[in-house]
Amino acid sequence: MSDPQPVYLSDYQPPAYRVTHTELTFDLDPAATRVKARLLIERHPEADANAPLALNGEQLKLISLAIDATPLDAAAYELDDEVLRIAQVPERFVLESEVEIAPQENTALEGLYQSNGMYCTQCEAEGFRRITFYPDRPDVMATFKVTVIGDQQQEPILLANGNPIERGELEGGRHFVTWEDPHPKPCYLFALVAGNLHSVEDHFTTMSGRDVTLQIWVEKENLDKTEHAMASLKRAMEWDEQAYGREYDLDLFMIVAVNDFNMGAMENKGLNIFNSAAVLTHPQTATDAAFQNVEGIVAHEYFHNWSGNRVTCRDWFQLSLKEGFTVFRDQCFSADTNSAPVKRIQDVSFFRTAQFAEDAGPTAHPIRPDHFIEITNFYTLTIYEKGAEVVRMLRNLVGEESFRRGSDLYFERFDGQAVTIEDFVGCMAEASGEDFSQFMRWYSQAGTPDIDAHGEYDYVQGEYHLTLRQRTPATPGQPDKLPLHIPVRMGLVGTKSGQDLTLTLNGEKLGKDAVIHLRDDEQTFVFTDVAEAPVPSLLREFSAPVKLHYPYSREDLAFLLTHDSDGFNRWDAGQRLALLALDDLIAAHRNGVEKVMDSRVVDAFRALLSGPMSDKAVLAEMLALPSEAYIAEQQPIVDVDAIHAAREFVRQSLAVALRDEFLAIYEANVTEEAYAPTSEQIAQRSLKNVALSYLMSIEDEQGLALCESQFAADHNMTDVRQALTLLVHSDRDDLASPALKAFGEKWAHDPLVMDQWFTVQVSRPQPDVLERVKYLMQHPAFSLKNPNRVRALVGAFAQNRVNFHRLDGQGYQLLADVVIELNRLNPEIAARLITPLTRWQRFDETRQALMRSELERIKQQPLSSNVYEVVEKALA
Ligand code: 0A1
Ligand code: ZN
Repeated sequence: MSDPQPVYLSDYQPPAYRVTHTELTFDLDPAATRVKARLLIERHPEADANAPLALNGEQLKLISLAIDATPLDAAAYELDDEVLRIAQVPERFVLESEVEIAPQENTALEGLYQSNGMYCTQCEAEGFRRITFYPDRPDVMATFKVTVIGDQQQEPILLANGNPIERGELEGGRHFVTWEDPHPKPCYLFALVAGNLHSVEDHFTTMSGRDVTLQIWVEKENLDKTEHAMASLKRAMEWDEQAYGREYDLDLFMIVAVNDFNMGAMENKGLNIFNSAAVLTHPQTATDAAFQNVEGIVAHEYFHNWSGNRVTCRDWFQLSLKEGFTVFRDQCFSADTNSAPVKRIQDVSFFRTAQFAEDAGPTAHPIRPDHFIEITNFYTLTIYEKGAEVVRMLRNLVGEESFRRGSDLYFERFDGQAVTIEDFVGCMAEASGEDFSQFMRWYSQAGTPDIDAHGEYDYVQGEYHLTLRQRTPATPGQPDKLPLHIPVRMGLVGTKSGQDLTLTLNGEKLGKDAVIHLRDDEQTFVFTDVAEAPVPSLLREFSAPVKLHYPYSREDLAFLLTHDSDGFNRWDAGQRLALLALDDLIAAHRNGVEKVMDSRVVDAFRALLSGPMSDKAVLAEMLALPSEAYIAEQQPIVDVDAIHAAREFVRQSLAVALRDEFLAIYEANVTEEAYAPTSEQIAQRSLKNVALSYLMSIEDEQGLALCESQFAADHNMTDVRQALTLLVHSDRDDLASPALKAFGEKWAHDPLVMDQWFTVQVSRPQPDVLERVKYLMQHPAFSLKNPNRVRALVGAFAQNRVNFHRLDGQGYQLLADVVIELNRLNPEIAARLITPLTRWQRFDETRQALMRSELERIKQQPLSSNVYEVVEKALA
């Protein structure tokens, strides 16, 4: 077998043939589903009359093929593992085909598969070719009419995209439903679901007064877990009307929850399919974080109806066109619905940990890659989250109003079309009159720019000179980078007044908070009329996805922590201050020197705890220390043990020094109110639980008692899970074991809660974790075939820094064993699971060698193209 080959953006050719209308009939059977397709096909007016018709098809058993009702004999076409090629076809014709597929054997969860006995599909990106022969590319858009035939008992519910137009009974206990979707769509948005499902129904009246029926389809036992998703959906529909003027365009909108799903959810037209973890919630089973995640994902998929479905991508290189924009939209929705500053803090904190790591590793790629082997490997933080940051910069550059004009123009001009990132940015340029030619480099250059900032105050002149230098490091295939257009939002905070000073640049008064534009490698900005020495507050609200380096002293940071008018930068100042202290402690740990806590950090925390408590949600974020993963990001060589020890030392020192304050915070935020996922309650719980985690870090008697009673009270999953985590992560196995046992028995029937039970155990710092992972992989609730289980157990273990990176290499070995097995079952999940091993360059030589040898071992296997691509890059 030859190595899988990449496809290149530069090779893009418009399709020679387009499908204008697609009719499908599915006769469902677990082992032998028959799929009949009737496609209306036309040659593109500019295409060569002799162009062959090439259809994608994989793992299909061809039963019959006909053009304009005339069967094709074997000489008329060529068929290999991937393509069906017909040499001669008319200008306009009807292609009929019948194939057989085996949903029950489909463990890759792409195409048509079975999950808990129910049939469902996943076609993005290239799964439709496992259903029927078709030009499986997003720039072929057709209207669809789909008939689903199933067993009346096994599959009483038969769903597909659009509106149901006909249903009836058939012989042998079978029945059918026919669905019609009038909106032309690419085949990756096709969906079918069949099974024994139950629905919760609601309605939404659109801005033009149309009634839309909303349905959430679940297994019977989950009917009580749909309320939050439904409420989120209605809020999202209303928000999209107000914020973007976008109205829903069918009479029916359906969401289906399935247990086996590779990703979070999928925006199929009118029939969104969700990973059950991304839609089901109940106060007793889901945490606040899960509630918020569900709200965000429901909104994200709904927003795709316009940013993705009505206007779609020309080719998969443009993936960020729909994903970056839609993530930006869902971020804004969540910010409007909940605490906006906390949303930004959480998004950025995740981004700087995980996307920065991706951008600095061997799989780094631009937001618009120029080649790939396997597109499913490109559903990444770069495409999604960095893509969203770039859209956010665009919005900030053109301003709210022009952005709305630009998006209106985009949706109007390209409705029903498959377009490119240039088309999107072009609309923004047209609506604002701005020139984005340099800005476009954000889409083609990988890697995170480093910005070195340096400031000097000239007392005599009353001037502040700010020098910014940018440099984007080399990434695979991109040794040299050009300077980017980087908007830096900033203020100068007067050290005497504690206030933002007016910014005057080149004689122009910019106000107290302004954006300066870094476009060259290096630029100096001279601010005049600066009456007092300032501390610069740079990159407010994380105005660009860059690493900003400024030589802040700890005094500067403590000052910004209390005085910065930008809430985000106040939080960031606290993080930077903690990082400086952590640096010293990491060094002390490595050198075997006694660790001493920086009193300035303690003072800063004390000030936070005793200050006016206006925003509890933000305070909870400010009290949380940077994660081990984020600390690791800042280190030249990651020393997992030193990082863990240093962070624990800070936690414990703060807990000892501020015990009474934490206790008071805990007590002030206990509530007996019935659970609701409101901002107020979530803020209270976060604050209470962060305080509890400090108390538990020193195994404080009172803290332990509170933790035990919080667990026993069983008030809601947020509190229960936090208490369980703190017990299990403490050294008090005498308390942890009974709690784990009780929890495991109580929830044995609920897979999504058992996932949490797995994760809590395998993320503890104690050294018995590897054994536990092996033991839990044999647990009846675990299955390698279910992506959620794999993520909850094996994926979570690989995030356990001290245990995954054990010096004997057994953590790496375990992960590689799982990857090798999953490579056969589910290549997409296998490829994602390798990620932690691809970061080997960041560790010491011993670990590097161990990690590389596991990558080599994987490489020796017969590999799917998914795993091959990742391993190849990781070892290059
Ligand atoms: N478009 C979906 C994500 C998604 C991508 C691929 C999938 O299967 C391979 C499934 C879902 C979204 O952005 O939500
Ligand atoms: Zn998406």
